Amino acid sequence: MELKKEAKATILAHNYQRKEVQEVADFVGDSLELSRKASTVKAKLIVFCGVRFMAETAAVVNPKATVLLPDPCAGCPLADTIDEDSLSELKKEHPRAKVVCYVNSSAAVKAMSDVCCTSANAVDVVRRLRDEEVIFIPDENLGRYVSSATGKEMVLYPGFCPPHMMLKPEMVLAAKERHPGAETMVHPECRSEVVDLADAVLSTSQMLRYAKESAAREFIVGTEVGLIHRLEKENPSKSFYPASKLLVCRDMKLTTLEKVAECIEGQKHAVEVPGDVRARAARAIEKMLVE
Ligand code: CIZ
Repeated sequence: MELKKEAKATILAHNYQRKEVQEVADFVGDSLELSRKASTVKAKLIVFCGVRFMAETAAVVNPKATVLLPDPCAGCPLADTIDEDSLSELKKEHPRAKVVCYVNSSAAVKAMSDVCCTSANAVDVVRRLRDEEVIFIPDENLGRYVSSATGKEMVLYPGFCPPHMMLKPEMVLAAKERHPGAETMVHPECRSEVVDLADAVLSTSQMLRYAKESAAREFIVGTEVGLIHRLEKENPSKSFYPASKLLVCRDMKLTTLEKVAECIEGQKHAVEVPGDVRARAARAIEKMLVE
C-alpha cells in the first residue's frame, strides 16, 4: 500500500477484521497484542483497524501518536452496555471491591477501574486478586468462565457480546455432527451451555496457538468468523469450520480497504481521549500490559 508508506503510517488490525484488511496490516492480533504493539510503535500515525475501544486504548498507551479509526461508527455493543453511572452504582454497593475491567469498555469506564484484562489474560489477572472482593465488568459470560476457572466468586455485570451470544448449544451440536473428527474451540464470551460443549475455551490468540500445536487436523471454531482467515493461513494443512456462519461482528466489518485509504489520505477520524481520562485509564491498562 503506497499511501501507507507515504504517510509513514503503521496499520494495526484485529483478528476479526476482513481478510483483505488483515493483509495490508503491519501487525494483526488480539486486543492484548495490539495494545502492546501500539505502545511500542515508533510511527507518529497509527491506523487502527478494529473498533473504537481498541483505538482508544492505543491512543492511551501511545499519546505521542495520532490514532485513526477508519470508520468512526465502528463501536462495540458490549462496551456500550456499561457507562460511568452504572459502574459508580456498582462501586457504591461494593465499596471495598477491586474493579477488573474487560478491555471491551470505554476509556472513561477503564479510568474508574483498578485493572484491565482481555480474554487472553483474564484468568491470570483475577488469580492475582485472590484475597480481594472483585467486580468483573462488563461481560457476564467471560466473568462466569473466569470465576469457574479460578474458583473465585465475583460480582458480575449483565453485559454480553451479541455475536458470541448468538451461538447456541444446538448449533455447536449440529457442527459436531457434520464434523465428527473435529475439535471444538469456543470463546469464553459464549454462553455457559456452549462453553460446556467445547474441547477448549480460548481467546483468539490462544486459538491460534492451540490450532498450531494440536495434533488434530480439523477444528470447529466458536468465535467471530474473521479469525478463520488467520487460522487457515497459518495452518494450511488443517481445516477450520465456523461453529455458525452467524458469528459476524458488524462493527468489525465496517472497516474496508477503501475506508483505510480514505482515512490515511485525509488524515481523518482521529480518536481523542481527554487528558484526565487518559491518565487514569493508563494506570489500569498498564497493569494489564505487565501482567
Ligand atoms: O481480546 C480480544 O481482542 C477479543 C475481543 C477477543 C479475543 O479473544 O481476542
